[in-house]
Amino acid sequence: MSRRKFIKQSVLGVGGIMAIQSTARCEINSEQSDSKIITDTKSMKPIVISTWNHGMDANKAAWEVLKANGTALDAVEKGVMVTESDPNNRSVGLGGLPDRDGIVTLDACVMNHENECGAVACLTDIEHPISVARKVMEDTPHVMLVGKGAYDFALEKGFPHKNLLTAEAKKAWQEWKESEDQKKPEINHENHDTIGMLALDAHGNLSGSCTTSGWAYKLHGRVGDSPIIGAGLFVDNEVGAACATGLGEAVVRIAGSHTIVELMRAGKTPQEACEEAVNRIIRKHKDLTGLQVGFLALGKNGAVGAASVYNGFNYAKTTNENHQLIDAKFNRKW
Ligand code: SD4
Repeated sequence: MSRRKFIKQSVLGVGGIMAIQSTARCEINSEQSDSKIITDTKSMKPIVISTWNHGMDANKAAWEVLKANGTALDAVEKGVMVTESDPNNRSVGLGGLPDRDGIVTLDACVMNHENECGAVACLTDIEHPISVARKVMEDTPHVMLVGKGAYDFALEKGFPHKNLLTAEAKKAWQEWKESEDQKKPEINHENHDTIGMLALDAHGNLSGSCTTSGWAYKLHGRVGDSPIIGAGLFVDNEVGAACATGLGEAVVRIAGSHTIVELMRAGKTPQEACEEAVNRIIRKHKDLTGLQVGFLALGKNGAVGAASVYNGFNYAKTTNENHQLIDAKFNRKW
């Protein structure tokens, strides 16, 4: 399925959900006048939200933790592990598309309600980078390990070596190498993307996780926003949490997730904060061709925000009441 077709289907697919929502709707700007997008203003806990349609399965695993009175930290780890293990997902963990040299390299980070955080970048041959990131957070005085150091640390902690390049991903890479696009890495390739997950548990604590194989066919050694605390993910238990997906370079340039949390601290709703971050990305980039970025935010009271540069970004939201795939608000159409 082409990305364009996927986006179309995904937009149509949530039509029913949008129809039954009673929350307010608004738009980022006039370009979006024909969209029907939800602004979620209802507060609730526990709650878990995560990026893209693969978040639906990931949220189910996270919800098992949350509904049993577990911690948001456990929920956001268990949740994204589902996506990391899915061989059909082309941009996270096992089955992720490799870099230009045919090597699958993974970025991930986690942050909890006590401002503790851990990350791994350019990690190879380990199925669950999110769990290695958690070990960095819990078992070391550091925040981030990269490359061989991260891999050696993972082995030391008992994570098994695993080849993550599936036959399908290898075939796609080989076809890309032979194609005219060879010099052009692809973002959002194959209709999937990074998973970022934010949860508020029954105790009122926030945590977040983010994990990806990154930009398909990137230069070897490239690290995106996803493992960078403040860019791909940020949590402040006094205020809220945010995560990002899409073109990591653009997210890093505005320290996206931290920016959103600070905007919430200054009084913006999660929705307003996400929209401001999207608008800032647009203001700071002259060429927006293919520059898709999506943000999610979760306030301390359980209020949700979501916005993207282009249409097509959606997120999964799970509460005691619902398990839904929802279209994010967007600034412009492809
Ligand atoms: C990155 N933000 O590496 C991540 C991955 C992503 O579509 O979202 N890819 O830039």
